[in-house]
Amino acid sequence: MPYRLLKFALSRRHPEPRMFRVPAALKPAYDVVIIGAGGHGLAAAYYLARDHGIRNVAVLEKGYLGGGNTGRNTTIIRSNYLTPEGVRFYDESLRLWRDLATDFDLNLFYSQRGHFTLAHTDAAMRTMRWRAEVNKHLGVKSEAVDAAFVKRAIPMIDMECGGHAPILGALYHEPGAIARHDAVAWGYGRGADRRGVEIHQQTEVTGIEVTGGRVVGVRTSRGRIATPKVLCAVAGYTPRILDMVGLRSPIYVHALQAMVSEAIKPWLDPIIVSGSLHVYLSQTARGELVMGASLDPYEVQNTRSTLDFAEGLAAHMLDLFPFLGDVKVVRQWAGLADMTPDFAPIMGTTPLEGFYLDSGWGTWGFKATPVCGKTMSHTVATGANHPLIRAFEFDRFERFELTGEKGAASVGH
Ligand code: FAD
Ligand code: PYC
Repeated sequence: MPYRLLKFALSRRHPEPRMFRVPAALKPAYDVVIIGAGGHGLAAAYYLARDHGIRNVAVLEKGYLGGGNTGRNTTIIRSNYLTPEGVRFYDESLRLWRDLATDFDLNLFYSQRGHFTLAHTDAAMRTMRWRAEVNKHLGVKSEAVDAAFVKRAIPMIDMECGGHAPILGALYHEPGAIARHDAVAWGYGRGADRRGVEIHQQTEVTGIEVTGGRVVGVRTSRGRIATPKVLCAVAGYTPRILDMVGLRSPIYVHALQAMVSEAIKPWLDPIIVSGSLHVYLSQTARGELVMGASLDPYEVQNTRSTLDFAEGLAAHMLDLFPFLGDVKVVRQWAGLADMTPDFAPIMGTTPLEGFYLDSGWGTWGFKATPVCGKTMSHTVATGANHPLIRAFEFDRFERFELTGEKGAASVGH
């Protein structure tokens, strides 16, 4: 270790600045309680304080900040969705992403790479054209491209995919990007903390108190808190919180796994997704390959890793890039994805007064972190759903008005 670093670490005069305070005790009451210190909960807290002047807010986290899906995802950011409502929503998120590092004064390693969704069949090519047209209509840069375009951008790819899934073309989305996920949580956490929000880690919400059809408080592993407003932003734990207030949703939970390779020389600039081969892939600034696949095929509330997943993903990676045969996988992990029937989120007010949901983020919510913070803070502050989230309302399933985004999920799930 360089001497200078050691000196810095041991010096009392130059202590490493903490990202946020560790408040000693819970207050008896807050204006808003947010359950979950993932990107979404912290972003909502940040914008509540910054844009709406609501600072008497507690973010309660049963584990550690960013330790849920925010710190487990493959960091793909894009707005090439299928429905106009989805495209508008995610495109607003991309707009916010671009300014975030400046807002936070923190390097988020936001890196625009371009995003390819490969098509291996005529049917997939048709969906790519469909998405490209919807995107372009709404001013989002996407185009259906042919096989030669793909090969030029990714020279190392085997266009035949071992002979069993030749690549016919792709949807190319220029704004596609990646970012450092932990830094996003830290940036929102620090920004919220500096504006007076309290972040309480190791604090589990165990119950929600309701009187006369409205929220009046929460019970936690560290005592009771009075509050008129609760925002639930707990991803794969959403059904457990909904049970506490007697609400039913169509959310079902599956594990989603991912893995990362050792660092190798930079060779891959764009982000690549293959729905047919169930693979998505990008290379970080450090040279690691970050890879993922489909959901585990059974409902489970457990973040174990499986050999089955690693073998299946490695086999499909080698179909695309046979030269990676000697590259080592160094880590594998899983998160719990809160899936919805239409692959769109469930956001906004609920039939219970004072209880707000930011959920149904399944396998697609990292990219939406900034826009969720913006729209949910507006919704909690005003009590009315932000116009950008109308297509994601809780009661859309009762109305049979789904917002079908399955065709824009990264891979088939
Ligand atoms: P989380 O980050 O999961 O935060 C919720 C927090 O709530 C957790 O920290 C949890 O501990 C806490 N909590 C739960 N219950 C309680 C309780 N009772 N009391 C207190 N705290 C509680 N999305 C993309 O856009 N692009 C991708 O490339 C992508 N890849 C993914 C890859 C994987 C492997 C996974 C698992 C997900 C991926 N996603 C991706 C989805 C994305 O990660 C999530 O949708 C998003 O991070 C959700 O953020 P969040 O803040 O809502 O939830
Ligand atoms: O939504 O782009 C996405 C994504 C990629 C991997 C998981 N989700």
